[in-house]
Amino acid sequence: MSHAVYAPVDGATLAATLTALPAISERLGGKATDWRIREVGDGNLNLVFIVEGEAGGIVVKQALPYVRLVGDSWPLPLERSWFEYNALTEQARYAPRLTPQVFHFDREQAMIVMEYLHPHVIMRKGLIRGVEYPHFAADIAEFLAATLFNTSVLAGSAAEHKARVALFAPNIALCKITEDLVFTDPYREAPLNRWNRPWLDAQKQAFERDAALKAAAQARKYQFMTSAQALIHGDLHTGSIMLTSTDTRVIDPEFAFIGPIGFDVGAVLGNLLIAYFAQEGHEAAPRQRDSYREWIFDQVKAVWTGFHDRFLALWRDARGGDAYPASLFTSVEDRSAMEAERQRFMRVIFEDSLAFAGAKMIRRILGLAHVEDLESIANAERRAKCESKALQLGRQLLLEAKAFSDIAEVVGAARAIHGA
Ligand code: SR1
Ligand code: MG
Repeated sequence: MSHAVYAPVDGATLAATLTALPAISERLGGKATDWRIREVGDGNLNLVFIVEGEAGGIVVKQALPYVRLVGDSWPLPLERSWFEYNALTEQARYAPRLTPQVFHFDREQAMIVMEYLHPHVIMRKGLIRGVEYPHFAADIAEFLAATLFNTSVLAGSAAEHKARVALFAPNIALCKITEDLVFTDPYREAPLNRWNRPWLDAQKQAFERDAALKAAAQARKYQFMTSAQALIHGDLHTGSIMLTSTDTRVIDPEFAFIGPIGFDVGAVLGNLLIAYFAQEGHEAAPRQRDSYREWIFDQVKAVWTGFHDRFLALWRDARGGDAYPASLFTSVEDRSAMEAERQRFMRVIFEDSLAFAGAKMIRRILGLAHVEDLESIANAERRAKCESKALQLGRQLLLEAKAFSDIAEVVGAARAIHGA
């Protein structure tokens, strides 16, 4: 591990840094002067380099001391890299197949050296192009269930859980980004807000005046700030998923902390639903992407049902965490009560997931950080049609999560808004 003062790397200094790491140099192979290094970070926060040598490639992710999207007027702690490293480590314990391998971590340099995922693409880009990924839903459902169940007190002890809470609790600045950008700013006048003007002006103003919606958003913000259910990824949108037709990986858990399970599940669902509404802006002719829209709906249903079934299966099979100790449930009557309790618990997670999905949809249209699904629709009026529909569903999910009896009704609501 380096003890040098932090400095952001560039192509030249990165080669020198990696040369000092024998295992990494060996993995790359050949002479350092022949390594091909390119900066590919297109996210909102960090530097990301792909380094390729004659033997193989690696990815180097280095945190910047500010928000890349905004600039150095918005400082951000380098320590987020430490939380990302710990989250990757924990997630790899429970979902190794779905997590990128970490080769090296340097806390001082806020730098993670990890597996080069190739030929994987960022899922959001595939969704824009209309690509189907046959393993995505089962894989992401497995990731969600395995990481969220196993980092909760349903699987482990209270002592382990409190240690996890303590480890991730200092990730305050990243949580604050979510508290402001997801749950607060879209519903008020905030200097960094952006929306598709003038097309969405009326909807933005209506959201600012919508008392019930603001209360619902704040109830979910309160839950985000206080519910310590499991180690959540914290930013599980489709830009945090890299995949091929046969392999899926979840990247970038720098927003990780111990939070509400539904926040991660909702992030996946909400971003799929954004992709659904964006299709209208990408199709060459009306209805051209009908079958792709149906594929996205299938993913929405399969992600929820796959997560639900896997989470429940893990719970039923578990030797038991400190919550719901198995020793209390020994008779037939006990076991039936326990099963009813599991069903009740999953129903609450379902409602949480829908409400968080709605909040995540709204923030990507009325807040600071937008998404390529919509931003890449060149015609602003056409884009606004897609955005407006996504906002309608987002509002419905956030306000009326409890009214949906199952995931098929969510798909039905999206279909009705799309067709209206
Ligand atoms: C200022 S950071 C904006 C957004 O980028 C990240 O991906 C998170 O979603 C965050 O809210
Ligand atoms: Mg990210």
